[in-house]
Amino acid sequence: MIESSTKSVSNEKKKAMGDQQDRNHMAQWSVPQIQALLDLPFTDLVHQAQTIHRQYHDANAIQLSTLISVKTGGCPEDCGYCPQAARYHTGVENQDMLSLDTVVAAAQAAKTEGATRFCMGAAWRGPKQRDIDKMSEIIGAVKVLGLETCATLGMLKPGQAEQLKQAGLDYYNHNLDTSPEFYGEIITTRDYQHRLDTLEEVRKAGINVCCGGIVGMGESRLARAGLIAQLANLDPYPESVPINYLVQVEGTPLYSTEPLDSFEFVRTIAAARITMPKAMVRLSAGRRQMSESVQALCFLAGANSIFYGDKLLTTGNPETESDKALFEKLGLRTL
Ligand code: SAM
Ligand code: DTB
Ligand code: SF4
Repeated sequence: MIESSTKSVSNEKKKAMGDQQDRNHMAQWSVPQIQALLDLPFTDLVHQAQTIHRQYHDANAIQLSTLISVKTGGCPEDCGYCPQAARYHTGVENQDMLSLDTVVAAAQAAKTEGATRFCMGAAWRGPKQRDIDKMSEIIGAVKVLGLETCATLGMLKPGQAEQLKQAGLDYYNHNLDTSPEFYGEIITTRDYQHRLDTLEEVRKAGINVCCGGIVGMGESRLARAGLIAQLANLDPYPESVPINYLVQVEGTPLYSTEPLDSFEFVRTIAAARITMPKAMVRLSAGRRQMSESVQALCFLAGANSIFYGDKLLTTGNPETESDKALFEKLGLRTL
C-alpha cells in the first residue's frame, strides 16, 4: 500500500517535471542560456542531459538509420566541409542518379541489418521537377518495405515538399549546419534564410523535420550555442537532430582544421538533448574518428540514434559488426 502510493507520487512528480520541460521549450532558449549549459562542469551537464533523457526516452534503446547517396558529386554549392562540391578536388567520383532497383536493394539490405529508417541523399542545390518525380517513385518503393523514409535533396521550392509527402516521405533532412553568425565562413552560395525557408516548406507539408549541424569546423563554443538555439527555437523543434562531427576530407577548405576536443562534441549532444527533450538526437558523421568511449559518452549525454552501415554518403562509417559489438558491450538494444 505504502509502496504503491510512493510510486504514484513519484510518477506525478515525473510528469510535472516533464510539463516543466515543455514549458521551458515554449519559453524559447536564448544563446546565453545555452552557452551557460555548455559552460557547466562536464559531469553536471551530462547528468542534466541524462536526467531529461530518461524522462522522455528509454535510455538503453537506440534507433538506426542507414544512408545512401542516390546522386553523388558534382554539386554547384560551396559548402566548405563537403567532398561532393564540384569546385573542390576530393577524388569523389560523380555518379548519376541510382536506379530504383539499386536503391530498393540497398534499402532491403539495411532493413535486414536492423535499420528502421532509410535516408537518401543527393548532391543537388535543390531538386528539379524530374528529380522529384524519380525520387517519388523511389520513396514509394522504399516505404513498401516497411522502412521509415528520409530524403536530403537540398533546397525545396514551394510545392515540392507536398509532392514528396504524397509519395510517402516521412522525414526531410536539411541542416542549419552552424550558427547564423559563423555560417558565412562556411557557405556562400545559399544563405541561412534559404535553409529556414526550406524547413518551413517541409513543416507546412506535414513531413517530419530532421535538422542539425556540424561541429568541429573551427567554430567557437558561442557558435555551437547559436546553432543549438536556432534548432531548439524552431517551432516546433525538429523531430530528429543529427549532430555531425566534421569528417575532414582532403581537398575541401576545412581539411586540416584543428580537430575539436571530443568533450566539446559530447557537450553539444547534451545541450541538444536538454533543449529538445523529445527529439531523436543522432550521433551522426564522424563516429569512425571517435573512440568507443567517446561514443558511449554521447549516449550518456542523450544521443539515441546513429547512422548505421559501412558508409555515410561518400565517407566511411564504422562496420556494422563493430557497432553490434559496441551495443553488446554497452547493453544497448536497437529500436
Ligand atoms: N545537398 C543537400 C544539402 O546540402 O542540403 C543534401 C546532402 S548534404 C551532403 C547533407 C548534410 O551532410 C550537410 O548539410 C552537412 O550537414 C552534412 N555533411 C556533409 N559533408 C560533411 C562532412 N564532411 N562532415 C560532416 N557532415 C557533413
Ligand atoms: C546528416 O546530418 N549527416 C549525413 C546526412 N545528414 C545526410 C551526411 C553526412 C555526410 C558525411 C560526409 C560524406 O560521407 O560525404
Ligand atoms: Fe552540395 Fe549538399 Fe555538399 Fe553543400 S552539402 S556541397 S549542397 S552536396
